[in-house]
Amino acid sequence: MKQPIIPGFYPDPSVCRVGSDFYLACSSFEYFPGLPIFHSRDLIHWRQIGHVLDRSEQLDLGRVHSSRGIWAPALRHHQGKFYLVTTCMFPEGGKQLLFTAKDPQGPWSDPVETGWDTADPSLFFDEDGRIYLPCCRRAPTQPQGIYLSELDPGTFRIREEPRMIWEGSGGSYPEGPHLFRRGGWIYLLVAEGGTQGGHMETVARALTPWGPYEPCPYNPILTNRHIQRETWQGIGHADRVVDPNGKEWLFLHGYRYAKEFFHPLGREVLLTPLTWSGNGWPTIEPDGTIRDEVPLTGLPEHSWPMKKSGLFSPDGGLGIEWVSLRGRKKDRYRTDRKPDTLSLNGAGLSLETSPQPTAVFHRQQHFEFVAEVLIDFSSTGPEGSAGLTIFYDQEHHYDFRIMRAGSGLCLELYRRIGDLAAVTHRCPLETGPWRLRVRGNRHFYSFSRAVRDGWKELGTGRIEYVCTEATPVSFTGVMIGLFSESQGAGESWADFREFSYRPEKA
Ligand code: 6LW
Repeated sequence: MKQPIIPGFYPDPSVCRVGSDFYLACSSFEYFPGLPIFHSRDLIHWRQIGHVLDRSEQLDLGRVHSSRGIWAPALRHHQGKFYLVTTCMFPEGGKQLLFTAKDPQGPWSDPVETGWDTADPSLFFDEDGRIYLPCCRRAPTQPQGIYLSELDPGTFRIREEPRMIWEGSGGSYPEGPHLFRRGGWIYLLVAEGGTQGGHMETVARALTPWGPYEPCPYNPILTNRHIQRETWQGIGHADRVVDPNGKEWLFLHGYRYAKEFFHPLGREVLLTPLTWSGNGWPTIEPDGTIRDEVPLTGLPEHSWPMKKSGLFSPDGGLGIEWVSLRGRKKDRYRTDRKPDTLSLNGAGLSLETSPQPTAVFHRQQHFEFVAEVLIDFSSTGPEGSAGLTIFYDQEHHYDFRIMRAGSGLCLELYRRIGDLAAVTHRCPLETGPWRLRVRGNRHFYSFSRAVRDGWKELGTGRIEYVCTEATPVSFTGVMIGLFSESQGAGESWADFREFSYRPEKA
């Protein structure tokens, strides 16, 4: 088995175990539904079972900027209940939110606010019934480090202003803290170095959650920062889980370059065993790095039925893996207007400028892939357009769009890269429906339409312009999107059928 354990943009993994079931949550930024939850029985095969944030009443993401919104979560199970704590980054600052559920598939509760505002809160349920919330602090007025507060078990609000418990080992951005008990010690796992190439995981221990903390003599315990580009980069943000055989594991994220030095897929989920030296410090064998091969877990294999890539879930609704920007107003997304069809109402909105455009997105999970869809534009109003997009954020995307041009129709390739925008290719179209295709490789995306005897390429777009390295501080990954746009307030429907996404290589 090769890394990653979960491919594509699923950063900041947090994991817990209940009996022989493992559950994992990831951050989700400006996308909705948010906070995906995965389930596994063998640590290797994961399937998504739900989202923590799937009702717009739980949280209004409408104002969040791209790569803000929902940051790193921590998922825990305690006395029959699941807990997830995270921070939502609003333009005016962060708000820590805590959700609970009896069943990790949902429904999850509305959030309660812990009363604190920083990133990367975690939860530690101690043996004496106390609940601790470690988090990182980045306010420029405060020293960087890992902070701690106790939580009131009735209200889940912090009991006191968080106090610094460990400043980290000296790397930038100490973050992603998790606490656990082992062999009489409290251990504090911390990510440092920033989530790019300098990322690493460090550890400290103490006799009580409040410290004083003693750093591991050989920090960082995990990093690939000194390893050249051929393997995983930016590894860290680890969470620990103990399997039913007592073996310990770290789930973490990292990214891989499609080409020197660009990573379109975002941060992906990786797995490594955690072992212990005789003197009570953890090690990542053999040398504190992560390579491509995932070691055998010793747990019985438990795979899930292959999911067909497509638009729909078994119940006929939109598939669980599809997300939208900052919310999804149900009346613009219909699966009941025509059989096997997703109908999207452009509703006067634009993919580029509306906070909540009418669009659904599927993660790019492989460097080499093909995605296809059949679009029928016939029910769209005179001002409408619809298409397929390669989308990093609203300022970085390639749109392959069918639109009206005078009395006819045309197909165009539009690029938006930062503050540059251009239509680079355009051709007239016969009446629909039209089958569009995007094919990706390590260098570019190519956009084609089906013609009588095969495919005709209209144009290409380079990967460099739609990835983290092309954007101001950002944390997401490339999405393949289907969108419908229009001008004017009236209804403007476009129909999407027969979507498929196929990896061509890992
Ligand atoms: C995450 C934090 C981070 O909460 O990025 O760079 C945030 N550090 O740990 C979003 O992934």
